[in-house]
Amino acid sequence: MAFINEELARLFDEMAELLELQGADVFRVRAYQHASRAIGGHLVDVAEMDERSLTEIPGVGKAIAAKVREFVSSGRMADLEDLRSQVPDGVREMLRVPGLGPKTATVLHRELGVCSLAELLDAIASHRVSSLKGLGAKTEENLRKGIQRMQQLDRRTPLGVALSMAEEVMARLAGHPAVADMALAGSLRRMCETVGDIDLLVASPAPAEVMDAFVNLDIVADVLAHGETKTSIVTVKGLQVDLRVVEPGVYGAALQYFTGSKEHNVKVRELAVKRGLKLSEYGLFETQTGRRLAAGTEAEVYARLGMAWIPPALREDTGEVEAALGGILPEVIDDDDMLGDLHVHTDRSDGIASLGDMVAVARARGLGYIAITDHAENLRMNGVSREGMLAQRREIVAMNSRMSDFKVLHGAELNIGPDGELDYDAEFLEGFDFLVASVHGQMNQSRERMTARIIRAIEHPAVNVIGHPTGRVIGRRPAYEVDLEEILRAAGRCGTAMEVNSYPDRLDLRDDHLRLARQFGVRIAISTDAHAPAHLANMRFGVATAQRGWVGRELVVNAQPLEDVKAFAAKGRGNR
Ligand code: DGT
Ligand code: CA
Ligand code: CA
Ligand code: ZN
Repeated sequence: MAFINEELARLFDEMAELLELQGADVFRVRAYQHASRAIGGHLVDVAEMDERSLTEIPGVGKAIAAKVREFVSSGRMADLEDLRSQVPDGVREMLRVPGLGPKTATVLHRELGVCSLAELLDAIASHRVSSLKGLGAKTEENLRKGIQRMQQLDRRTPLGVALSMAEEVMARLAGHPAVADMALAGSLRRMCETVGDIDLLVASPAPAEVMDAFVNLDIVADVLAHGETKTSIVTVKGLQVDLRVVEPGVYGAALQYFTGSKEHNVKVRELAVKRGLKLSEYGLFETQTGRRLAAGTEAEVYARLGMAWIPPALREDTGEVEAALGGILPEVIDDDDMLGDLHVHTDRSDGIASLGDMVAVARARGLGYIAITDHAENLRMNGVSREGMLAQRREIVAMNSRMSDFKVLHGAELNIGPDGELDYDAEFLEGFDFLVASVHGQMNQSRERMTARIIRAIEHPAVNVIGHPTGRVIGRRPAYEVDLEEILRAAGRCGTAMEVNSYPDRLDLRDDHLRLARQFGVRIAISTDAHAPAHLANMRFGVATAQRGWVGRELVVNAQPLEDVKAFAAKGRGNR
């Protein structure tokens, strides 16, 4: 996704937030939220577009287009700067607390005069927050926890943000004549949910030239260290990037070393020592003779230690070394295995693109099928009526008759109500090819009630997948209270799949949940939940999460050919 598009998406989100804090008209707020999604999800770099073509993006009107042009040409947005000056910084900072929205922030500011995080913590400690109307002790406790979580997360960067920055850096270095080879390392290569910093490895016969090019990149705000083997910079986004340059002959050993995790490396190195060998970033050596046994590729290093190459996502010392030694390392799912996407929205609900556009992009990405799953009618904001769904079904039937290499399943994303009730009725549900069901509200229920609620949806004969099963949004909202083991047991029993939602701030189910799901034989759907064409590219985050959860291709519904997906979807339904 184009870099500037993401930047603009964030600015328009901020604009919406600030307007909301000021109590602005809800339609104005919505317009900016919509613009944020429209531009963030647009595939073409908006810096290359003129005002007229900008307004052709759905959700972008004249005013928004003008702001885009203003930002592209000057790096500024006057209206946003105005708004920023009207709302105290501390009040805006409070919005970053998970679970604290503009309404609450405004109340805290107005009623208690709270203007900063520090003052908010004071107000919580003296129980002034719980004394406010509509807030109460539970909210107060949640805010306290939220601040704590935020302070922990503050030091780490979400995977999606870090990866797109890393790819920017790599794209700028890729053409350099002194760069022979280049790869991500560290937690980013292992696709951890959040990363402390970005680690890059380059193989080069001329390290100094690479380092000079690196510190002079336009994204560099600060140089922390500048050497021939290691250089560290801080980007304009405040993210640290460590670059290591090694000679081409030891690239594999260095990559193995700098990929980590530290715990994995310790395990592998101990193993080497037991065999009279020594492993470092320069290679695998015979301790006695100092003879180098392997260094060029990672696979050689692992092979000389009696192991198959271990995918980076598994290198966390959670049993992967033992499994590799025993020859029972699972073959985990890979990007190339993904044949379809089973959770996709269009502009019939809250997506920004038409059915035709979503299908065209999915097809261009090499998929063979997708399920269109717009929100069903119970979702008040943007659910689709029965008539709307039937009209969409006719469009899909017509579309399918024109394509031989690609199929569209007609699905829906049902809303799991407070007691597990679903949209429409049983007969209407039978008419869909594929159904996702997800929780979208009333997330503060007791653990028992939430568990029973989701299990009821799992048991429904028409439901095929539970979408974003724990509801967490990384850095913003914790998972709801739920007995996941019970849920996974039920899913295994009923043949209902669990989703890995591929949005980088969801990754839900997450890696350790997936390890558990595997034990219960639960089927997995790795889906993008795309609301825009660009989101279809998020699949890789879901795949990486599944790798981290040791999920193999055989468990993944949308790694199977369409016929198998149809058979899976038929589940307990009567008439197919
Ligand atoms: P992060 O940045 O906190 O998300 O996590 P990592 O894993 O990227 O850690 P980082 O950036 O400190 O170091 C990158 C890799 O370099 C790490 O995964 C393994 C390797 N490494 C760094 N320091 C050590 C060390 O003291 N011992 C060993 N064995 N490996 C190290
Ligand atoms: Ca790192
Ligand atoms: Ca590092
Ligand atoms: Zn969805």
